[in-house]
Amino acid sequence: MGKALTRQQHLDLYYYMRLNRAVEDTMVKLFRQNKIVGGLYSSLGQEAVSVGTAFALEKKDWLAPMIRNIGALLVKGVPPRDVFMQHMAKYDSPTKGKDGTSHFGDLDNLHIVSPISMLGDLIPVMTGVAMAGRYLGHKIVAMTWIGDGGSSTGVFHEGLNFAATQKAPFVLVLENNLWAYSTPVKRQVPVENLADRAKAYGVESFIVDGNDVAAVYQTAKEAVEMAREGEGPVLIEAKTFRRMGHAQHDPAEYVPPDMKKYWEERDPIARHEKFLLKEKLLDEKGKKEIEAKINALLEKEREFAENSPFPPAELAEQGVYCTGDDCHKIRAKWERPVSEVTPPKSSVPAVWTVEGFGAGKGSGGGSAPIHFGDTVKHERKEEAAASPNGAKAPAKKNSKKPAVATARKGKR
Ligand SMILES: Cc1ncc(C[n+]2csc(CCOP(=O)(O)OP(=O)(O)O)c2C)c(N)n1
Ligand SMILES: [Mg+2]
Repeated sequence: MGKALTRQQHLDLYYYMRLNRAVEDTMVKLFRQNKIVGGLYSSLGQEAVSVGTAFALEKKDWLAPMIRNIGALLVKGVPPRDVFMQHMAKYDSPTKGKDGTSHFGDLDNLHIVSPISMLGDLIPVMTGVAMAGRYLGHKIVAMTWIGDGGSSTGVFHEGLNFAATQKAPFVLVLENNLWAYSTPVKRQVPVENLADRAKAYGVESFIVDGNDVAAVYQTAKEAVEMAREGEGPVLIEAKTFRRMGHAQHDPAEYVPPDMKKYWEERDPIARHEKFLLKEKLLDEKGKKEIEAKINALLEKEREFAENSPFPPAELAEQGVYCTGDDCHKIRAKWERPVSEVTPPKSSVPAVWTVEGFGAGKGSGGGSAPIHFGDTVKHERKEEAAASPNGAKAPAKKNSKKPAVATARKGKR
């Protein structure tokens, strides 16, 4: 377990979890008033995962949220009005009403990549972000989340393996909330701990109680520091529970009532509040002040969102397909001279060569064989002719063995 948290950190975690819940409660009301366009997903009971993990990131770091990570967006600095307007498809929303839910990003200021899919595609994308940061000389960490269901997709495995081989400064938070839509985790994965999946790729992994916000933060902080120091990616399995259905349309009658009750009793906000009161880090007066602050903020943010217009019809066809620079400019912010990070200066000599197999020339200088099977015979003939005493030059071995990352055992 990492360093103890300061009082302010404990209070900030509490504030963001409560803000996360209040933002979603407000949206449930808006949904029932038919003001939300599209689906509405809930992270009720999972707030400690979004808040605790994102809280471990620095301002310069990057994240990409999933549908249940509004808490992470709030911690990163997204104003609640943007979340409301995005769900209401308003003109002042980050996508100007073109997309819904959490499908928006902010590449310039907050370093948020817009989610593409719930089911794993963000893993290779955020690995790429982490690698790009390294090439550019930034010491950043990239983070994204994946569900228990999403961890069974091909791209999860391809992406994690890619991150591992590239030693990308990347943290993947696996939110095991025990359900993927109506499928219980036990019916789709034959292992107890999903963190074990990391071992297949030589990736460090941690398991944490996803309903204990301080533990989630400490674990995430350690993972982020390890990734930043160049130790490669880290996977954190946060054990938690999806207390609502998959989305508002799903009453989740397939969830056993006992299971629901068990997890309701372990509500992350009530649990952290109890701890704060017991440790005298918060009193009833302080609690009321936080409530009042959140209520006042959300009243203002909701009103702004409700008063924002829908996009004018003429704009419907604009900004749908990228038309290049007149649509948007994405330019790398080079921190090192461009020549230093592009070939030929950045080129690395190949260390893995196949003798006699190349661009028209064998490694001994002769013509390359057409088939691998030809190599020995062909090379021998060439070398015998080339060598004055007829001695065979020693065969070159692969000079570099593949690096075997040592998988450390999960610490928690
Ligand atoms: C290719 C594809 N198939 C199905 C879906 C619908 N879908 C979205 S999320 C999801 C379940 C995800 O479960 P899990 O990964 O455990 O995340 P959770 O919802 O529990 O947070 C499904 C079936 C989708 N978005 N894309
Ligand atoms: Mg799930």
